[in-house]
Amino acid sequence: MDIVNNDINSYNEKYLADADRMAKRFIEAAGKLKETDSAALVFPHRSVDGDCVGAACGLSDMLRALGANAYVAMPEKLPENMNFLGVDDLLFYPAEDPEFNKDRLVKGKPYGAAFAVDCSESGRMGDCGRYFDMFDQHLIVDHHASVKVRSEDYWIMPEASSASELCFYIGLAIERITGITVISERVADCFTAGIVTDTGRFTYTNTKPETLIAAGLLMSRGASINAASYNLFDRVKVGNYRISAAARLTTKFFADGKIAVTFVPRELFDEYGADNAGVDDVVAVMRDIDGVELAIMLRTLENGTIRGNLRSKSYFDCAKLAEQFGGGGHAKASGFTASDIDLTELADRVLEAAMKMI
Ligand SMILES: [Mn+2]
Repeated sequence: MDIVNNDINSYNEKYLADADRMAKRFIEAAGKLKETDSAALVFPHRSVDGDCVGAACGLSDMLRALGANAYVAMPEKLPENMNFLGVDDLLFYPAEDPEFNKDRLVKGKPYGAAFAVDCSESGRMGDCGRYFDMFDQHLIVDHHASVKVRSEDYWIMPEASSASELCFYIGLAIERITGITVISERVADCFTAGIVTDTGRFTYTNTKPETLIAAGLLMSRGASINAASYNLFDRVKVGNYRISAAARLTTKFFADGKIAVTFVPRELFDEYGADNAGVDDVVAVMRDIDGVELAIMLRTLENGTIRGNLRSKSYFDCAKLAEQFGGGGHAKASGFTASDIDLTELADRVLEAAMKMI
C-alpha cells in the first residue's frame, strides 16, 4: 500500500505548490467576500462546455462552502445535457439581470470579485466579458497554452487535462489548509463532468496518471463518471442525431485526404429540428478518419455568427490556425467565432490557411 501511496504522491507533487498557492488566494478571497458581504462571479468561456461549466460551478460551490457568496456568470443558457448537474442555484445571468445592470447587485449583494476558469481573457467570455473587466484583479485557473500572461493570481497549466482537474487539486489543498470539506458530491460531479468532457472520456492524449487519480478520488466523493459520460456524450435528440449524420455525409477531403472539412448552415438545423449541439460529435469523428490529420467544422449559430471547431491527430497545431481567425485553444483542439462573413467564403479561407500550414 505504501508503494501505491508513494506513486500517487509523486503525481500529486506536480500540482502541490501551485494548488497550495491558489488555495491560499481563494481562502483569502472568500474571507474578504464574507467580510464585505459581497458576491463573487466566476466566469466560464462562451460556447459553454462541460469543463468550463463544471469548473465554474465546482469553484463557486467551494467558495460557498468557505462561507462566501459566489455565482457563475453565464454568457448563455445552460445546455440541456448539463441539467443533470443540478446547478441552477449557482447560475447567474448578469446581462439580463435588471438589478445587476442598475446597481451591480448579484442577488442582492454587491459584486465584489471576479474569477475565471477554463479561459483567461474577457474576449473569450461573450457578453459577460465586460463585467469581468470591471476589476483589476482576477483569480484565474486555466489550461490553455495560448495564454501569455503570468501572475501570482493565475494558475495556467497547459499539460493539465482540464480546468476542472486543476480546480479539484485546489479543492484538496483548501481542505488540507482549512479542514473544511469543500468537495461535496455535487462539486465532485461538476469536476468529473469537466474531466470527462476534455479528455473525451479518458481517451485523449491529455489523460495522465494524475487525471485518473483525480477521477478516482472524485468518484470516492460520490461523483458518477457514468452519469457524466451518458449525459455529455451519449444521449441525443432525434434532430441532433440526424444533423450529425448529414454533417458527416457532406464532409469533403483535401490535401490528399489529410484535411477533412464540413460546414453546417443554419437552414439545416431548422430542417432537422436540431440545436447547436447537434453536430458537437462530428469534428472529433472526422479527425479519426484514416489519413486525416486536420478536421475542420463550421456551423452557423442562431445569431448568424459562425463557430469554427478544429481538431488534429498528431502534428498539426490547431491553436495557431484558430488564432488567424481570432480564436485559440490547444494544439490538438481549438476554435474560433466569426461574424459578418458568408459560411462558404469562411470555409474557403480557413481551408486556404490550413493548406499553407499542413
Ligand atoms: Mn477545458
